[in-house]
Formats: sequence, structure tokens, C-alpha cells
Amino acid sequence: MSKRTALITGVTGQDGSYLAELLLEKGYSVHGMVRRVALEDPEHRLWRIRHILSELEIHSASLESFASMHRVLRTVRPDECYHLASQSFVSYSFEDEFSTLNTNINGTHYILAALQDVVPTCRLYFAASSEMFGHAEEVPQTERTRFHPRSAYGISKVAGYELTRNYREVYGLHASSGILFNHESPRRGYEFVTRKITSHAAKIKLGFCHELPLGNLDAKRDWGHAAEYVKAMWLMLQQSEPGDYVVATGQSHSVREFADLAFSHLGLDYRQYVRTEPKFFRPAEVELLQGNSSRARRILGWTNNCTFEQLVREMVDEDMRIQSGLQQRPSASVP
Ligand code: NDP
Ligand code: GDR
Repeated sequence: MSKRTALITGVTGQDGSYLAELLLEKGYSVHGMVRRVALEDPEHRLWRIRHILSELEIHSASLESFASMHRVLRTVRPDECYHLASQSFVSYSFEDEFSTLNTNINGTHYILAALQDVVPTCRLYFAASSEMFGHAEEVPQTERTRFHPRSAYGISKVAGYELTRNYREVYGLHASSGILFNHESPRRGYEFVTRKITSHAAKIKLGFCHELPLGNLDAKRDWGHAAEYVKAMWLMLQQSEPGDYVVATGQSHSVREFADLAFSHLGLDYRQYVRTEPKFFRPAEVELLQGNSSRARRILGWTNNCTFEQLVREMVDEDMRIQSGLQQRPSASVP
């Protein structure tokens, strides 16, 4: 059988880097779509994929440009396309609703329209999100739970999800949405709460800083490990029929619990260092997200093994290594 070809948009992100590794291991020819600014600043912007860069084919394109995405699809003609690129930071979507909606909705629409035009047989994965549930009417959330997004980001993901469903139903594309709950790792961006906590805990332990300003400590999330979640993306595209799947651990924890665990792993009491600051509270909060991924477990055979405690410890340990200057693994290097 000839080598299968995959295209990943957002390959420089947390999920893109793990997915690229997974697909390379599986023998795919892996292509990544990267913004021009990232190519011009590879030392900083490509830090998560630096260790596999020589094995990837990188193409420059942007979510803002249909022409650039169409050109990449014409060049690559992938068998599978993983559409991960987006403005992914919920907090920022309150500061700039317009660019979040434009980038995320148009970007998804462009990739769907270009795929249908260039390679309609290509299988598509769309990165939907638990943020679509927002002010959720039931716990845990399943594929049948009604969406009630609370941010421009959540709204953009609902729109992307509906576009994906529509291209599947109307044009017959093999297009699936993964409704993934929060997933973290040592490659998580520093603006997200988990990484903010683990990097600050390490800095505090080493005496580089003395406090950690946070927002809502009582928000609860269903946190899993990104390396396990990208396997679900791949499994979705191996099914004969496309579909939508919730991917989650089924357990939720508060931001406070995360901080408590991270600091105590370093022998510290988070209460001495964490203070709340109004600017980190959101105008509209999503208080509790917890997913039921029975469908993904039953149909895809997806499993997760990393516990909440293991995830927190892995992130803290990596941040201690980074902050101590003992960079031992590729993923430990930071921009
Ligand atoms: P990251 O923020 O780590 O990565 C986002 C990627 O999108 C980066 O590669 C970034 O490129 C790229 N990107 C952003 N804007 C543009 C643009 N205008 N043109 C081209 N590329 C762009 O996100 P994750 O890896 O954590 O998440 C992957 C996807 O899954 C996202 O769509 C996110 O919304 C979604 N998701 C994530 C969850 C999570 O918990 N991680 C949960 C549910 C959904 P650059 O490096 O140049 O900035
Ligand atoms: P989220 O992740 O919004 O769930 O989106 P984030 O880590 O930003 O926030 C999680 C919760 O922590 C609370 N919080 C803070 N958040 C940040 N970033 N900074 C703080 O200082 C802080 N203090 C408290 C937040 O209010 C929130 O309740 C992530 C992204 O990866 C999305 O792209 C993805 O779709 C969803 O997860 C599922």
C-alpha cells in the first residue's frame, strides 16, 4: 500500500505537534500548514515541532486566506486533513470577538470549501470543543447535549461544527468533529491556566517569582492529556462512516484543585502564593464541564490512561526542568 498523506493545520500548536508525531510513527507522509510569521521566526514559533521538523513538509498558508489554503490542498492532495488551527484562547475572544469569529469560522469554511473542490475524497477532522456546551444544561455532556456557548470562541466552534456537519450531509464529505474537552501537556501554551500554574509554581520554587495571579479558582474542567487525545482524532478518520464524538476523561476538577496539587508536588502550599486578580475573571464564565465519552470508547475503541495527578506532576516536572535550565527533551524547549 502506498504511503498515506496527511495535512495538519495548526501543526505548530500543542495538538498539532503530538498528532504529527503519531502520524509519522504510523508511516504517513506528514504535511503541516504554518503561518508565514512562524516560518520567519522558526526558533521561537516552531519550538514544539523542532525535533521532527526534518521529517515534515511545511507549507505556508493562513486561515485568513482561502487562496492560500486552496493552494496547499492542490499541492498536497492529502488523504486525511486535520483542521486544528484556530484562535484557541477563550479569554482573548472576549477582547477581540471579531477576529476570533472571522479567523475561526472563515478558516473552517475555507478548508471545507477547498477540500470539496480539490480533494473531495479526503477525510477531514474538525477540532470542535467542549466550550460549545458552555452553560451546559446537563452533567456530564454527551454528543446530544444542547449547545449554549458563552464566548465568541465557543460560538465560532459551534459554527465550525455546523459547517462540518453540513458539508458531510450536503456534499458527502467524510468530515468528523471531535468535541474535545480540555487537554493539557508540557507543550501547553503558557496563557492557559494549567501551564500558567505549573510554570509559576516552578518559578516560585526556584525563587524566580513570588506570586501567581489567577482568576476564577472555582471553575471546573475535565482535564486530560493531549498525547492521548490526538489518538482519538486519528481513530475518527479511520472509521468507514464520519461522525461526531465527545472525548473526555469523565472527571472534573477545579482550578483550585489543580493549583493545590501542582504546588504540593513541590512541597509548597498554594494558598501562600496564589492571589486572585479581577482582570483574569471572564465576563461570562463556563463553571463546569465534564464529558461522557462512551460513544468514542465504544465505537472508536479510544482509551485514556493518564490520571489527573500524573498530568499535573508531568507538567510541573517539565517546568522545573525548563526553569532550572536542565532542558533534557525536545518538548522542554520554550520560545
Ligand atoms: P494551540 O493554540 O496550541 O495551537 C493553535 C494552532 O493554530 C497553532 O499552530 C497556531 O499557529 C494556529 N493558528 C492560529 N491562528 C492561525 C491563523 N490565522 N492561520 C494559521 N494558523 C493559525 O491549540 P491546541 O493545539 O491546544 O488546540 C488545537 C485545536 O483544538 C484548536 O482549534 C483548539 O481551539 C481546539 N481545541 C483545543 C482543546 C484543548 O484543550 N487544547 C480542547 C478543544 C478544542 P501559530 O503557532 O503560528 O500561532
Ligand atoms: P479554557 O482554558 O478556557 O477552558 O479553554 P483556560 O485554561 O484558559 O481556562 C480554564 C479555566 O480556568 C479559569 N482561570 C483562568 N484561565 C486562564 N487562562 N488564566 C487565568 O489566570 C485563570 N484563572 C482562572 C478560566 O476562567 C476557565 O474557567 C481551553 C482552550 O484550549 C480552548 O481552545 C478549548 O476549546 C477548551 O479548553 C476546551
